[in-house]
Amino acid sequence: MRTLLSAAALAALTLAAAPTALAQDTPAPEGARVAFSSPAPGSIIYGSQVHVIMYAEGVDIVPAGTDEPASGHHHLLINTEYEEMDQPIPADDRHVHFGGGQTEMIITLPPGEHRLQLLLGDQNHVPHDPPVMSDPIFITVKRAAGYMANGRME
Ligand SMILES: [Cu+2]
Repeated sequence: MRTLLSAAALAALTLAAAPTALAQDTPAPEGARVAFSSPAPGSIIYGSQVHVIMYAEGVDIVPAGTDEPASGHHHLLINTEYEEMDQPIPADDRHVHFGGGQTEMIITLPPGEHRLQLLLGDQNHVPHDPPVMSDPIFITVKRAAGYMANGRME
C-alpha cells in the first residue's frame, strides 16, 4: 500500500509539473506588435496579385528555427482564424509561413472579399504567449478590367 501511495503521489507530482515541462510557449517580447503596411484595410485590388508588406516592432523578424530571444517570423492567415495558440501553425493555403524571415511577399488571391491577419510564430512556428497578431483586415480582389473569364484579354 505504501508503494501504491508513493506511485500515486509521484504521478500527481508528474502531472502537476507536466504543463510547465511540456509547454513550449515563447513569451511575447514586451511591446511587440505586427501590422499590415500593405494592403490598406478596405483595399480594392484589380487582378489577382496582392502585395503584402508586414510591419513589426519590438520583435526581430528572423528565419524559422532561429533560437534568439525576442524574435519570430510572420504568418499570414487567409480567410481563417487561428485559435490553437499553443500549437504550431499549420502550413497550407490559409496559413502562409514566411519562414525565411521575409517581410513582404506577392500573393495570389481569387476574386472576392478576403480576410487577412498576421500572426507571429516563434522558432517552432508556435504563437508567442500572449499571441502577437494584427487586427484582421478585409480586402476585395476584382478581375482586372478587360480580363475575360476565358483568360483572353478584351
Ligand atoms: Cu512558421
